[in-house]
Amino acid sequence: MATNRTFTMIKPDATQENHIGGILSMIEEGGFRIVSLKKVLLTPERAGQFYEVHKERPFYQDLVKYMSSGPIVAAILEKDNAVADFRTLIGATNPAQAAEGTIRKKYAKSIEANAVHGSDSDENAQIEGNFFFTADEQF
Ligand code: DGI
Repeated sequence: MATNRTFTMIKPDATQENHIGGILSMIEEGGFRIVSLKKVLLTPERAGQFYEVHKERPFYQDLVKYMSSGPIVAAILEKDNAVADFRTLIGATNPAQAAEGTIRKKYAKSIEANAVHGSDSDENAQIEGNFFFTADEQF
């Protein structure tokens, strides 16, 4: 049985353009309950730690710079089949390929400034949620 939680971030492009409310509305309308929520300015070091799994990829330095360029909103979300259903709701990494009705179709500007993050597995959802929230903030 899959865990019923996932982790998301609203990325700097979307927070700077005042899309926090719009994106949270799409998330709630998509059937997700917001378990944990905070707005944070990541240092490059913290952003680098978060994306450590991508450190061999050519876009890693740009990604770290971008993710620390402005505040993000971190959240833990709950729903049956949360990880897979949330990835469906956000759409493809590249907004040019994102389906109609997805968050990235509506709000993403580019493959990098793509509005939202969504965990890709139950295990990563737990690691990523714990990166931002203590146990007493997850309820
Ligand atoms: O899980 P996703 O966010 O959909 O995608 P991912 O885990 O493959 O990549 C993580 C993030 O890294 C993605 O949201 C944006 C960035 N990224 C991925 N592929 C590229 C990229 N950034 C650049 N500049 N170029 C890429 O090809």
